[in-house]
Amino acid sequence: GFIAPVILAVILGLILWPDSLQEKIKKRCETYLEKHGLPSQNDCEKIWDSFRQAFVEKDPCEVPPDAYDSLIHTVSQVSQEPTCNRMMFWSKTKEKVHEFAKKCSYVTLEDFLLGFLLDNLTWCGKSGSQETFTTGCPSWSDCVNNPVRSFWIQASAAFAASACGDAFVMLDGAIDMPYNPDSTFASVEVKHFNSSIMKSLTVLLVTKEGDTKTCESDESLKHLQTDLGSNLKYQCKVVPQSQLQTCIVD
Ligand code: C8R
Repeated sequence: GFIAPVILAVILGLILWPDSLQEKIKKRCETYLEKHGLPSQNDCEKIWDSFRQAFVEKDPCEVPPDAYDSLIHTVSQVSQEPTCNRMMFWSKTKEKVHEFAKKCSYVTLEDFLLGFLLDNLTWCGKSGSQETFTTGCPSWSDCVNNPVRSFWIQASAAFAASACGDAFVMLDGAIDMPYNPDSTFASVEVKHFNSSIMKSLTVLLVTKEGDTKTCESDESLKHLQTDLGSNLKYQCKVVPQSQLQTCIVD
């Protein structure tokens, strides 16, 4: 009476088990290339292989950002060029920014193959094993050199380095430090902006209805201006949350 249902549940669980990490990433890769009219052939296989070698057989706390250089190189050979004047960065505004970017034709890292492949995924390996894991992996702050964190650092650095023309960043005006030195935006992306191809950065400071916060009243934004240096023009606009429904911030 007890064993049979348990066995049944286990079998059912195995059947309904979500696709493996490899299947998921290859499916995303093929979907992306198809949607963008890019010829694929073995590209997704190649991409999976260079992704894999970044962390498989390694201790999940010993995967440095540069482990992803080969993946980033492989993806850049397959994928499309940066879109000048429409690139959008963000910090602590993930939900809002993607909706807004889609509606108003801005492009975030997740709109490029590299970010699209790994958005919302967790992965790691284990030393002495060929396996890939999606559970039991170190989280963002468990250790510095974990596979997920190192990936976003290196991908963000490459994305920022490619920013050209007028770029944008959506920051959360409802928190204490919209420009937080610990964020990937501040600690990685701003440092990789290239003033020989990028002209300006415009902050879209998203505020709650009725909030009287201004760009000038925010202390953290002064640090952003300093960090940008004198070769990049800084602009800032307060955008009440309801205004994100329109594209009039242009
Ligand atoms: N960027 C960083 N992290 C990203 C990301 C991305 O594009 N996409 C995802 N899914 N993540 P935050 P931040 C995940 O603290 O640190 C780029 C990572 O797992 O709100 O300033 C992007 O270009 C990570 O844990 O923002 C953007 O401009 C959180 O989301 C900044 O870096 C990071 O969320 C955002 O990084």
